[in-house]
Amino acid sequence: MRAWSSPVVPPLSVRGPVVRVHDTATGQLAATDPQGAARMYVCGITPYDATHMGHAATYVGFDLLNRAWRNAGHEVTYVQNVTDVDDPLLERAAKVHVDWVELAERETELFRTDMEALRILAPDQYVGAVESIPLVIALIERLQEAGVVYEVEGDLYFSVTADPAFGQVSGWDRETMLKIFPERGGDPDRAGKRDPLDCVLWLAERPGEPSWDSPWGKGRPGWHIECTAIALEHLGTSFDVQGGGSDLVFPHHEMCAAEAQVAEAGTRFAQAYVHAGMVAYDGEKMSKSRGNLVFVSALRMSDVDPMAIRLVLLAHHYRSDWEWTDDQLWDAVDRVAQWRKALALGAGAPAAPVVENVLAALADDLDAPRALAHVQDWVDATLGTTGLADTSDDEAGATVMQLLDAALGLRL
Ligand code: 5CA
Ligand code: ZN
Repeated sequence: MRAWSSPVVPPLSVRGPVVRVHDTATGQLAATDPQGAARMYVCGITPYDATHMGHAATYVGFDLLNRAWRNAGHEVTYVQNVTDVDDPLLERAAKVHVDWVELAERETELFRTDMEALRILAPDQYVGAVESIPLVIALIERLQEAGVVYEVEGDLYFSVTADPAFGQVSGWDRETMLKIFPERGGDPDRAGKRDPLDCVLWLAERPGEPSWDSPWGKGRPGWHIECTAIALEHLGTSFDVQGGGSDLVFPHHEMCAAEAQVAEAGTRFAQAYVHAGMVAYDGEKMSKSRGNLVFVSALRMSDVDPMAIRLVLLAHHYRSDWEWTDDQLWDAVDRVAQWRKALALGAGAPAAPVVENVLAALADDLDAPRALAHVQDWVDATLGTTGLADTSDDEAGATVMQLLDAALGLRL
């Protein structure tokens, strides 16, 4: 599938430090140590509605990791999926009487334009679930050879406990897993399952739903196996970071890891599992199913500068849960104007310290709020609101502009 077009990233003359990120599996900050290109998989959208601020915050978060790696001198191989066939998409298409393929294509295209507007680096591989069905089938066959697949009324299930490491991504106990599983697409109570936590690999054809040929008859892939198959195909095992919002910790990333680790004889799926916090609106997690949404595209249509949207997202640490309010957007609009004014002066307070501090903050678990505070100090010093800078730097405006572009994805 076609990705969106990537913004050009200006090269920086200073190299950033080793990048550390929080790994959900260990609960600790871990220094990333890419062997060759840094390899990252981030779970993509289910395209049945427009990109909301929660999605945007998650993808901006991983964009910071992509940029921090590049600024630390690594190449990056970035893979993202599109869940272009799954229950919520088919349900929405049926509800609004739109062809599911058309709905998925339209929303995916809107997502691409939102990502471009927000200056998010495009994945090297942008892969749909539908086009990955042969990969999914081949992976299920490997799991069958490992003896960890069984059938319930024509549907295929994966025995999660076949992976001795099952549970290590989330670190949750069984009770918590059993409580959350049905809230996130799981079916613990289905008769015929060997373990309530087992997850579906292949769904036999349902009336009125799309289906594809397979060795088990017509049907379609389950959700988790889609990301497992795409990640293994394009990144291999033990890739550096598996990412997504914190709503994917369990079951999604737990199941992906278990499936891969059984198929790959115990080799770990990812080195680190990195999760972005949830963005709320009107007191609840922003979600397509609840409908409490602020769309990136709607703001763009009302002439809001996408860089102001990006600045609102950057003002929250990627791991924190927070609530969107319009006031934050209007503050960001003012801030963008103020920063542009400082940058346009050309000369300003010395740029070298802000470059060093911003790169250090971002390498330290993508601490964008701290990075923004350093930029704000430079802007204040340059505009003279906190006393004139003692030494002026003729190139400061250009240097800071490049820094904002390369490290924070803000082109001002
Ligand atoms: N297609 C699957 C992943 S394979 C999916 O979860 N799609 S999604 O459209 O529901 O979400 C896309 C991405 O946005 C996921 O990484 C998800 O964790 C993240 N996300 C969804 N809602 C929010 C929110 N309110 N705040 C932050 N991130 C969110
Ligand atoms: Zn996924």
